[in-house]
Amino acid sequence: QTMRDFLRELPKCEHHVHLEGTLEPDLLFPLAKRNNVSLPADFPSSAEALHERYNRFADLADFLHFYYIGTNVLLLEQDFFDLAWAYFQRAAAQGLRHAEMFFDPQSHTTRGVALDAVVGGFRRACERAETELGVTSKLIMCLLRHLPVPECLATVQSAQPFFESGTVQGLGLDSAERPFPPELFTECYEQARRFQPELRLTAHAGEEGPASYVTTALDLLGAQRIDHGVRCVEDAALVARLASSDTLLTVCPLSNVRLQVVQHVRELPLQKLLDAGVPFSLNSDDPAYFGGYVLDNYVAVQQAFGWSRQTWARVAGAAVRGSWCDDKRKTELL
Ligand code: ES4
Ligand code: ZN
Repeated sequence: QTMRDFLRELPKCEHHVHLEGTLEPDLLFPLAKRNNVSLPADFPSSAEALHERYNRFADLADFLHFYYIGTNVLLLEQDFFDLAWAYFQRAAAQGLRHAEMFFDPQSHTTRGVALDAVVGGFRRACERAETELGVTSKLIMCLLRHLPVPECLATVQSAQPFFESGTVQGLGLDSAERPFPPELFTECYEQARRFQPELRLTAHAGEEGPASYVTTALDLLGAQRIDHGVRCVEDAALVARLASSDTLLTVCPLSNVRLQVVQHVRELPLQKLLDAGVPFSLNSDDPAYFGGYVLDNYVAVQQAFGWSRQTWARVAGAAVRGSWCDDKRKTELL
């Protein structure tokens, strides 16, 4: 059995995948045509040319420019279903068993797409994934932190029925990290929690932003996990705190390389986190843009760190334990 086969068969959970970031060029162009959406004049004109451009993002902002153009081709409930279902099939073939998935309502509602169409399509794909693939999942709504706070607050208000019904089980914060510190969104997180006291909370922090953003996400937003968070290592007290509070970091290795957070996977502080007892999971972030799904991220880390099967069992186990599924499902995955 090769290491890749071993890693494929390891029951994997992912906690950091943006559904809009699973839009493969092979679906982007047909959807643009089907929905009569025109792409910018200087946009690469073939799936091959687009893949090539995705190979040289300068930073997070450069990536987000392409990511938001991509979201514009999504209009109908069926589009959101098709997108998520394609992701589930690809990820399940790589040994994905449980996914906690982000979506960005504001990139759709600002174009006149109803929140019902977005959530409805995604939810239908989640149900099919559970029935046909045995993959369980949760939806996490993210706020776009580059938009004005009052708009984010209105988005939280509009999601009240989905929080109350449990269709959306988490709240997150994404888009350009700097100069938009977590504390700007304290009121948004408080309001969402008033709608649903059980709501799970997370936030992107410590990707391009400093370690202090991780601290304020924990202290002021009440984040229960941190997305990326790799820059926590710049603050030793924070590392100790993450370990003692058992706070999961959702690390995205291929993303960090493509967005030049690090130049190579081996520069990520994964061994340091393991040794310090900080739990983390390995995730694909925006797999259609960053060159790999969940197993590809595991394989890239194996190539960089050369861990034993025992260490890999520990890493995959930490991802199960850090999941927001119930204990019964965790037991099935461990
Ligand atoms: C994202 Cl990698 C990353 N960071 C922040 N926001 C995002 N949205 C989609 N991918
Ligand atoms: Zn992300």
